[in-house]
Amino acid sequence: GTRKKSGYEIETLTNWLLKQEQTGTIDAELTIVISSISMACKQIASLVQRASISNLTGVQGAVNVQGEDQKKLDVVSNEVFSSCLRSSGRTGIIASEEEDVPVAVEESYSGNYIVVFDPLDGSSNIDAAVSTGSIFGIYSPNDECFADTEDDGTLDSAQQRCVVNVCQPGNNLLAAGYCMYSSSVIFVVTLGKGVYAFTLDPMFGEFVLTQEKIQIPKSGKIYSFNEGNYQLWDDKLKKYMDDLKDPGPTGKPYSARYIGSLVGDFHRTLLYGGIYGYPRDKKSKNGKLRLLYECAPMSFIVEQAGGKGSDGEKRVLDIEPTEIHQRVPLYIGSTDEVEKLEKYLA
Ligand code: AHM
Ligand code: MG
Repeated sequence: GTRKKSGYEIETLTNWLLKQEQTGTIDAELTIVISSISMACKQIASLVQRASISNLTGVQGAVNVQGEDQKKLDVVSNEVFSSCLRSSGRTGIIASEEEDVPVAVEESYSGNYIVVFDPLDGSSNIDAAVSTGSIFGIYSPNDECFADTEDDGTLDSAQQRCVVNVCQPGNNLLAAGYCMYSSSVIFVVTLGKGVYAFTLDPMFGEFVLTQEKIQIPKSGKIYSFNEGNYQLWDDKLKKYMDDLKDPGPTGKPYSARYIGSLVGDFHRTLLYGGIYGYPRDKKSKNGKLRLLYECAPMSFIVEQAGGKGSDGEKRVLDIEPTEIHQRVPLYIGSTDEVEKLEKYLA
């Protein structure tokens, strides 16, 4: 629940991370990786806030590997994230929504951890100053696969090694989190022992612990889907949606909330309960969201808060990725709501 603080008693993210290290939840290297991610998020927060003043709105003119127009801020945020991780000296491989392939960090700087991230998710919202966010997940090297991969010194095999190490199921995540750039800047993280939220104190320039051991409500009457795609959906899903709106003479219909920014829509779902969905449809066979750096980290967080993340049939965290930018349908939120949806789709 919410922790009421009084007087001068505050806990910064930095302090909290050091405590996690002292009690053995994470090692010193991982502490540094997460701390450098939080630095990147602070920088991105200030870029997002000043975007229309410093001419950072609009498109860059390039298209990323997934055929999406890159916004100027997508590109800048990716650079900020990558350079924070590189200079931490504790990251071996990074994979980003905005890069075609995962990249190994130059050896002299590199450490072990593998970081997957979407530096600025929901960037279609930027020009209207609506919520966006960054999402990340952290893995250890996949040692078995390392051993299997013959390194003959060519770039291709080095690259192959990166892909093999990045393509791990969400079950292997050591830590995951997101930062939401909204009316406040909120950094949410799990190390596999509950979910913690920190709010950026703009006066102080530090993330301050504001919620600990967050639990998502078991059910909640808010749904968050892009219903513009309704006609493209499967009949079973249409029936589910129709029933949410038509609860019979006694009940109250569900409320709709959709920002079009996964981090914002997810954060609200985490706190208020309900369900967020990005289904497959006739045009997008696997939905829109990416398994590695969107669906898996969010699923780890929601499970740590007592909720569920599903592709409609199975746990997202059990899915073995075969490609970096692989997409999967996502249904995430309160346990009762996700289970109800799975019954309709079965
Ligand atoms: P992006 O990574 O290119 O920003 O796309 C991901 C975003 C999510 O934040 C959001 O949930 C979804 O796309 C919205 O998609 P749509 O506009 O199709 O509803
Ligand atoms: Mg994204």
